[in-house]
Amino acid sequence: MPDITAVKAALAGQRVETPSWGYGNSGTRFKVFAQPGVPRTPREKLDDAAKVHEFTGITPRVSLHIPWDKVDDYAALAVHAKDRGLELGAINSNTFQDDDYKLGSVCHPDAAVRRKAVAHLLECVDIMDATGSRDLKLWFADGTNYPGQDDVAARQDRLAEALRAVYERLGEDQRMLLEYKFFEPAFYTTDVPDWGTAYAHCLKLGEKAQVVVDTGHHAPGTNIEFIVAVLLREGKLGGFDFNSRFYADDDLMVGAADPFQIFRILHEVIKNGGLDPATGVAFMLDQCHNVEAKIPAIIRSVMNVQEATAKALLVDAEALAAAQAEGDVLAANAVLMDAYNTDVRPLLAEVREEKGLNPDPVAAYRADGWQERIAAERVGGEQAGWGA
Ligand code: LRH
Ligand code: MN
Ligand code: MN
Repeated sequence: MPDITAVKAALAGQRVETPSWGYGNSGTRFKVFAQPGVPRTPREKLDDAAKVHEFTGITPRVSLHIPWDKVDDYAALAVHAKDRGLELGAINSNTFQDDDYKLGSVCHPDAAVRRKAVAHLLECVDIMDATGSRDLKLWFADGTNYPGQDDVAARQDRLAEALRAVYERLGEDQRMLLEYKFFEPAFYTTDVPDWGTAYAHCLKLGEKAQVVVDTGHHAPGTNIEFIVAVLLREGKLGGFDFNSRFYADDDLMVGAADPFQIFRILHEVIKNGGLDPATGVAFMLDQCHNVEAKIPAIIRSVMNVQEATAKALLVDAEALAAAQAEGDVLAANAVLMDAYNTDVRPLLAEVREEKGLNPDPVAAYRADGWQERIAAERVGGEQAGWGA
């Protein structure tokens, strides 16, 4: 049986990074419903993130998205974070919102557009130098809509050239995380559609390039935990963008659509050593809260990750290995299901209490008064939003 002290220590040591854009307004392409109290500046996003960390105790890092979080002085932003017990996490690049990128960014047929995109990526590394961020997270909207629109292999060459230029610019302790997505906004080809393409580029680039798995970026039915196990085995899993999907890239709260899938993913992470911070696997959220209250939704998401992790830590590894060695299919499956069906909420409440936290972070946040305060104080100016 798993050692409960070790399970609790692993849970207390887990870290989940929250996304700055999750605190801002977001919506579908039909409508953005503004919520009162939403941050107007990157600093206010960090103030909200500090509240999430205050009640969860495991979310000290916040990912930024450039230019959504553009400021004049990134070192000062890092100080603002530090003053609130936070650090700035992954820097997410954005080469998908300018008119110039209609036919792509780093894969665009026009070299001038490619240069502009690479310049943005290099600027993101400059920002990492100022913020102390370790990871540059790259997602490219590049692709084509129609057969024949562009040369698929030539686009891969352009991609490789751009990635190489950015890779060479990385500092000693910096990494490049390449994210894949099977479609959207391109509908025929996407230039980094799957883990195999991302892996092939990262392998050629070198040790500082790793793959990031966004759980919402796969075709229905894809076995994501298998991808996770393979990438960990190859030392190429850089991290996760956690979220839930019912249909495509829905960006709903992680664990909302399919808690069993997150458990299976975390089982592979733990089985293959990925929970150890030394392996560098970054557990990030990439979500948008369109109709639900944002801060409690982020707290809820962190708790969902914790619950899946706790269940995966409770898998009886010895019993599982024995059943597998004996070829006892049902017994092996039962070991996993026993862990999954355990109610881990009392265990997590204990872990929180031992850290001096309220066992119920959502209730604690609701009782805190922060929501009322920001709704009253954050008036005037423009609320930050997905894309603003
Ligand atoms: C693309 C994506 C990527 C972006 C984020 C806002 O769908 O997952 O990680 O940076 O959404
Ligand atoms: Mn993502
Ligand atoms: Mn996405």
